[in-house]
Amino acid sequence: MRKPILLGFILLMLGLLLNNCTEESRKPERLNVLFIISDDLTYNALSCYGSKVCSTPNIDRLASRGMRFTRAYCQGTYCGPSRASFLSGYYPHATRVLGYQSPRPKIGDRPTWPQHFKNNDYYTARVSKIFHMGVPIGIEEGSDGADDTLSWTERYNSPGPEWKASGQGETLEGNPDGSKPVMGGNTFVVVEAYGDDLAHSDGRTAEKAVELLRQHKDESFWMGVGFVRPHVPFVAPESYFPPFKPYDKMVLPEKVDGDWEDIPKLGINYKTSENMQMDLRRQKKAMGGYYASVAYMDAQVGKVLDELDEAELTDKTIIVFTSDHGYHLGEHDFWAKVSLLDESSGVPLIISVPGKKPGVSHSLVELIDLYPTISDLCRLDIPSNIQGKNIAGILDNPTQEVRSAAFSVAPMREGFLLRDHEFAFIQYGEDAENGTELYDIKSDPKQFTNISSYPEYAEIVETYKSKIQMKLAEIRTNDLL
Ligand SMILES: [Ca+2]
Repeated sequence: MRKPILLGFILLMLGLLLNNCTEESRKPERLNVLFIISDDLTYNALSCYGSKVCSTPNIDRLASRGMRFTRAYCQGTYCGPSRASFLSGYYPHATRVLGYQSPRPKIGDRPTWPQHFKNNDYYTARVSKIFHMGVPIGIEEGSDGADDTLSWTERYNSPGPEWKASGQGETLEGNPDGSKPVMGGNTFVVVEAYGDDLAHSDGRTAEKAVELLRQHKDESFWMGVGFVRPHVPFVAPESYFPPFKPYDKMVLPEKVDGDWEDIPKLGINYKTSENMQMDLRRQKKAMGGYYASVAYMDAQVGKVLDELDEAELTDKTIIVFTSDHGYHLGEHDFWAKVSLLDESSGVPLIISVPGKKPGVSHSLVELIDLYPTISDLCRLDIPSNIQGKNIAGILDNPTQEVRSAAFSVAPMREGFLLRDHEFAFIQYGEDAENGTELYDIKSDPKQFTNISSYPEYAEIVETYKSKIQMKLAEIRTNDLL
């Protein structure tokens, strides 16, 4: 008699367990979204992307459990158009937001990426710069910048002293005789600052993000955490500088003689070692100051990831880490953004999804793909009007390809980039009337030799020109007009 009773008991327990599982599966928990974006960050400054000089253990930690994309491209090579694009779901030439405006007047009541989540009962918040904000002045003032109020349940700014932070500062740009004081604006300034992480905007951003995660951990959330470093000024607590000092030990990128002679005038970046009047000492210090700013930003990323673990949210949260565009650190004697070469148009991109295996994808992807992809991963509808592609399949199969080329623009110089696995093609002017660049990525990955005028590539150049025409026509065929 004892065996049947025991068997009955086991079956009863199993039944209860199964019933519980069915209850659970009927109400699948919705995944949260933590979107972390750094400003003006080149993937070359991250150790998970191969930097041997700048160590970024926290971003590396995320990369080790997520999908790291090596060929991700922004859609506009400076803050305004890039952010307006991936947040609205439209290319810059669809909304015609080519400067530093909010996309809202152009998209009417169509939901932005975070707003789509808000409309689906997510708590949506931004801390600091998600849509465009002027750095440093907008951060000094603590203003909202070109923000979009409809996207957020709540929003917070993180004012900071920026270049006014007390410490050892130096203006590197346009200051050959060293007479200029430390100054504001979009200029190369390094400040080895006194005080701790919380003395600056990004430290305060991490602190606020941690507080919001604690408060909202029981709700579904889409939280945007925007760090402003390593955007100029290169300001960080002095404790982040020692690995990069003395600055003289910084190694500048390889240069070739006559590098600019085969490119159109518009291919020469707006900031160069020459026009910034930066000698080798200043160039090396700019690089060291940039890396210290990256190390500081990485530490703030770590605080947010730690809180996610602490609050037991890591298993329920999709984490995205990226930048609005890349940055030159002396390649071709170019500095900063705007250029359409890989260092400036490429971005770091890591997507970590609970339950999915870590990996590395070399597929060509675009920041505009985030809106549809993250919507799909959270089982939300993908709005039919938006222009990116759903790349969720790559998270299960890193060898999958969703697009044959990535597209990016530098609107102020009417530059257009089409980048595939074989070539990078750049043209200036919608009819390429102001010049072209073509690089064979396999034999010339550092993009030193413009082969667009070589007769044997004439046909390939014509093909890319017509592909850009077609891409622009496709982008302009939308529901906004
Ligand atoms: Ca930026």
